[in-house]
Amino acid sequence: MGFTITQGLMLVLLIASTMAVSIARPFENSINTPTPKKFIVGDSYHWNYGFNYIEWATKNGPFFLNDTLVFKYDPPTPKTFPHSVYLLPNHESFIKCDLKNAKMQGNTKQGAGNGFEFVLKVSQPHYFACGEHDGIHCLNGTMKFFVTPMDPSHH
Ligand SMILES: *[C@@H]1O[C@H](CO)[C@@H](O)[C@H](O)[C@H]1NC(C)=O
Ligand SMILES: *[C@@H]1O[C@H](CO)[C@@H](O)[C@H](O)[C@H]1NC(C)=O
Ligand SMILES: [Cu+2]
Repeated sequence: MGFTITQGLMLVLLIASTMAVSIARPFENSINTPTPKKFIVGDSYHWNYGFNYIEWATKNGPFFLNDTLVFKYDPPTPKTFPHSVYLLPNHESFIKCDLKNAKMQGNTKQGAGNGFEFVLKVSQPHYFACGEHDGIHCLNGTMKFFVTPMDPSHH
């Protein structure tokens, strides 16, 4: 992990205080609320089979509440594998890619165009996986990762 939680917070504080000085708006409460960001999951690889999303999440974090994850994937065609976005209930189901109690967030068509957007609203682990083919993409294509968004007001 390139970034510890403390380093992340310090960076946010540093940027916020620099902004407060340069823009000279002392009453703006920008220290505790970093501007939410949008992340394209997998960057230019999008949400596809055969990419290491766990590594991607490690490199791109930390994530904060109200950040948006954008999942881009092609709608199903006779020639391509469909993808989707599911949330798995816990770490054990994440390890096993067990979809039994998973909840679909984005169906196979919602990744088209600008993609399926998921806003991080709770400060808990979110276990994302592709839910197609009984979790085969999750199991052998590493189409899974988890993020735990930080609440900048609790530190
Ligand atoms: C997230 O957005 C909601 C409104 O959509 C706002 O009330 C809340 O303060 C925001 N939280 C953070 C940590 O930015
Ligand atoms: C993953 O599953 C797909 C679909 O069944 C299969 O074609 C592929 O060979 C598997 N890859 C690995 C690395 O197991
Ligand atoms: Cu998939």
